[in-house]
Amino acid sequence: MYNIRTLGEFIIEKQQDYPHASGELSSLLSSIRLAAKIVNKAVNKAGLVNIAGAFGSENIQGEQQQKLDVYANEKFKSAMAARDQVCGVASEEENDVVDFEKALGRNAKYVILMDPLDGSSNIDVNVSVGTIFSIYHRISPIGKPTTIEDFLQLGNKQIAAGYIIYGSSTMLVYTTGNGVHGFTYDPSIGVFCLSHESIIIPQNGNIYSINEGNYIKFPLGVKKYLKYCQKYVPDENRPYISRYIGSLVSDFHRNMLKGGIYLYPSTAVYPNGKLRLLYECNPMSFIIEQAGGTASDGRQRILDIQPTELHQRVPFFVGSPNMVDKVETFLKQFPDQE
Ligand code: P6P
Repeated sequence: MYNIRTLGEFIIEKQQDYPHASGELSSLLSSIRLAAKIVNKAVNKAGLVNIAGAFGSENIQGEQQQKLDVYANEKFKSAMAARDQVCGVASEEENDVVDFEKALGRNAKYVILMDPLDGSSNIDVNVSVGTIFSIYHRISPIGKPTTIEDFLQLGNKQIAAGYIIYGSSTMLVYTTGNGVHGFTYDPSIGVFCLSHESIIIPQNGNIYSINEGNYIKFPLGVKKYLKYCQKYVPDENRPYISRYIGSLVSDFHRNMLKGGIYLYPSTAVYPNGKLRLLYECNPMSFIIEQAGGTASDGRQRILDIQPTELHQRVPFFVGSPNMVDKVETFLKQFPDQE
């Protein structure tokens, strides 16, 4: 039997990093672990139980809600509501924040923001999808209903963030500000086992991930960067490799392990970028910085952007620091005409 260090043991072991949390954060991460197992089961057999395919309703993004989107949202919400530490959640699948009545009058001090099933349009074609979560201390008085300010906090105030990738294997990757750690799910024993301790992204890489179908309307600096990636310069390992799965968690995870950059700039359809600041860009930026990478909107650090709306979108450039720096240089050198 290989030397197993389970997620549960690891969380307890690292608890001393958070003496003030007295196990509350651990309990919260355990509820996410539980929901991940439940959703993983459903994702793994989506094709069989007709749980894939559009639910019919639309979320606030105007996107068809896939049945699994709704299922994952409900499972993560109920797993968190079952714990006394969480007073409310914000979700891509919820128009407004959701207060947990049970937590009111309790000592619940955390709020969670999540994309319960990112990349869900890939579900019915059997491509990897993921869950993304972000955890903050509430700033409104404990015991009272949450306020929108609890959720519109700067990304640099996050106390934990992570994702679950439902891929060829299912992994849970998270940070609490002490490095990034990955756990691979072993369904035969029903536990997440430590498989990637202290992940560090290569400073440079040769993989770029972008939907080049939007090329015509990209900012000029992005177009220049893509031509830079594609130029034949063997001594600099160029042309780079283009890899785009259409599922942020999958592209992000591969690039973090191998080195690379994910780009979602402004496009004709999404003039502010497509990805949502609060529950996609902020958690992924916290993770990548903890792994030694960088994340920006092309001009400023994602984690320093003051949120103004729950579902606001930002342009997103994330990955190996040298590559993010390069695209920022091109954006500065070739500014778009206002
Ligand atoms: P496009 C999925 O909807 C998502 O939010 C990310 O997971 C993914 O990287 C991106 O959008 C794909 O968007 O416009 O290229 O299909």
